[in-house]
Amino acid sequence: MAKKTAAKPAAKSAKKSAVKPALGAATKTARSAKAAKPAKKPALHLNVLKPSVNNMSVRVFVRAAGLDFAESDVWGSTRTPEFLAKNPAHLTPMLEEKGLPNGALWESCAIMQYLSNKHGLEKFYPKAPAKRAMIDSAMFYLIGTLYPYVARATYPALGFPQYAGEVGASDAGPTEKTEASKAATAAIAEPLEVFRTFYMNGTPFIGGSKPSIADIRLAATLEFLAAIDYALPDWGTAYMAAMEKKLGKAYSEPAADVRGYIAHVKSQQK
Ligand SMILES: N[C@@H](CCC(=O)N[C@@H](CS)C(=O)NCC(=O)O)C(=O)O
Repeated sequence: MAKKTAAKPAAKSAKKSAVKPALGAATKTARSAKAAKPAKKPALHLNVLKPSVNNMSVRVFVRAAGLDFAESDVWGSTRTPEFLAKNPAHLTPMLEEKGLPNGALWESCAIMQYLSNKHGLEKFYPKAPAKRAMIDSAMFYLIGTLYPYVARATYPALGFPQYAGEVGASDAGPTEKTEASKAATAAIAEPLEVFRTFYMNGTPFIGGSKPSIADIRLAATLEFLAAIDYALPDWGTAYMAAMEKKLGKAYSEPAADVRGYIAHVKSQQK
């Protein structure tokens, strides 16, 4: 999601909607896949926006990894002086943890890398340099190439603000804006195919036989395509189903927030 406060009207209307429980308002939840002692405060604190797939990535990851964490919904408060004091980029997901040099960490992929390193989660982020390089490459390629296309294609439908300097954020008319989002939609097919042919290379996941942090990042990203009824190729549909099957509730619970938001915006368009 882009960085403008204009996202807030969408949040407000969403709060009034059927997805209210999913979006919530500045709520805190402590969670652990293991039987955590309820009295103990989790060391790991995530600040999230629930309709966001950038956030969904980390939300899926902490659940799949069985980490003990607390989650705060910061919808509408990323530009407050308190939040900006911790995170001048006002971006979520944001991890707060003792021991981080500046107390806070943002960028979904960096958070998953850090937590994998810290907790020795090699099954999600292999240690062997060549294997790890492929996961890193897939995530950089996603953030640098695929995601900007997905954002330009879906943000208009999602009601999210677009990035400065792009047609969608400009004074261009509706025809030009529609053309721009159509061009972005058409551009998605190529990087998608690169994920299949190069990064998966005949295996079910980028991580080989098991989902890696790059797979979590990719599957979450593709969730947004439902906003524009993008027809995924058959392998893509099978891949998404395989991810959800492998990760179970760890995937479907945060995915439900994104899907609920998409269902809400679609219902408003009718
Ligand atoms: N590349 C970043 C993107 C983060 C991002 O754009 N976060 C948006 C939500 S999708 C956000 O927190 N926006 C709130 C704001 O800018 O105030 C990541 O993967 O974490």
